[in-house]
Amino acid sequence: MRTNVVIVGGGPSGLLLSRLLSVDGIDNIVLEKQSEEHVIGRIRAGVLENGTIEMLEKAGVSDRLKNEGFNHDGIQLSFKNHGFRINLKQLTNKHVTVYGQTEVTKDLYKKIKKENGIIINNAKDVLPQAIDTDKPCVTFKKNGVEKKIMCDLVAGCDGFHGISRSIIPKSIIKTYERTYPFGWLGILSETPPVSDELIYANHGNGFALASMRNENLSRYYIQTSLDEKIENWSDKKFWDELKKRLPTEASDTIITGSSIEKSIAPLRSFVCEPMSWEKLFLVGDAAHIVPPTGAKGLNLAVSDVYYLHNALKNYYKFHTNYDLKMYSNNALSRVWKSIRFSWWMTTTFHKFPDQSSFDQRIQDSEIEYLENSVASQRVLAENYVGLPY
Ligand code: RFL
Ligand code: PHB
Repeated sequence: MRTNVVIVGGGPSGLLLSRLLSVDGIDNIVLEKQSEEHVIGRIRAGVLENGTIEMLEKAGVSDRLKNEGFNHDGIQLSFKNHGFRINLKQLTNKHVTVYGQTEVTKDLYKKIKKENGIIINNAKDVLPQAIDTDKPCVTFKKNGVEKKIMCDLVAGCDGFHGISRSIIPKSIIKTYERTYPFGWLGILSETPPVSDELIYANHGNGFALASMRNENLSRYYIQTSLDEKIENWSDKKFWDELKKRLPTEASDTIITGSSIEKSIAPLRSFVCEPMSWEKLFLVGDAAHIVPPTGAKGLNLAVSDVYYLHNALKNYYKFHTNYDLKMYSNNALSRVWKSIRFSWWMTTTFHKFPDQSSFDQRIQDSEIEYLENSVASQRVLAENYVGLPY
């Protein structure tokens, strides 16, 4: 088998890149280790920036999103049970769109299959090889049979735990990491969302977030310690804790019900530099991770796709590899700004186990400043709706 670009990983970044390359007539094959059902079943991101929407439009997968997504002109912040609003629209003239990553992935799968794109699911032991030669290839096993795809270039879109990053020699790679001493316990419940807009709450017991997927599907998160066990969190215990942390108007009106999904995710900031080596280009979570507090992970994966797609287009259409050489620098410049913003949202809204009384006062004054300063609100708003590419 031979193709132009092998894409390792069929999550949102791999699927979107595949679709955009196909639109430009550039051959590609996606190798995904899981089944389609597994990939589509993962509950993850919920907030899309305008830049992400434009990329999905380019890929021809924005019809359902336009009909079923919800435009949000603001977000609610809460501190010590008192809420205030950040008017995204007024501050930036932009909004964000609430539409689940699950739905984005479903739309991409459907479109790629309809247009005869190639996704090989259940591809095991995927291994990019000879990346620093003129004959790179990717080997894998399908139904126990060894396969090999010869290619020009490899896109590593295989997430944080994928294989691609490890192909870059240790002497070249530098990683930057911060782990946070807490996680997020999240539930999905078939209940109407408590508020029309997302609520990010800083509370003495810890952070809470009220989010949603649609009129009858709510997504809620609370900060928990890292050693917390999911079995110890009955639905009742979760709702009781959430109600304590949300602003009073919300807790008084929240409609509770049984959860249809419940999981704990650790929080981490991580960046790998450079994001490319020879014929390999890392994209999305394969190269960087942000804590979910700023809703940036998926959006950042899409901005990497923007830079890589442009570079590949120039390579194949105009035979120039300048943008491929610049890919890592261009992508990283935006990555670090999102890393900074997500770190800031996380440190401002969570309780740290070792938080001193000094740290507490700094956090209090940061949020008070945010409530009362338009300049401070604009900084948050501009980052939340997404910085330009
Ligand atoms: P993914 O989604 O991890 O996809 C990688 C794919 O690669 C496959 N794979 C392999 N395939 C072949 N061979 C191998 N060796 C392989 N190893 C792995 C995997 O099976 C998978 O299908 O990475 P991608 O495409 O870069 O996309 C990144 C996003 O999924 C991620 O950043 C977001 O979900 C993060 N995130 C959020 N992002 C936002 O923009 N807004 C949000 O509101 C938001 N909320 C969240 C989030 C992530 C969360 N969790 C669970 C981590 C909320 C949560 C709770
Ligand atoms: C979500 O709906 O899953 C979500 C929304 C906003 C965030 C993180 C997660 O900041």
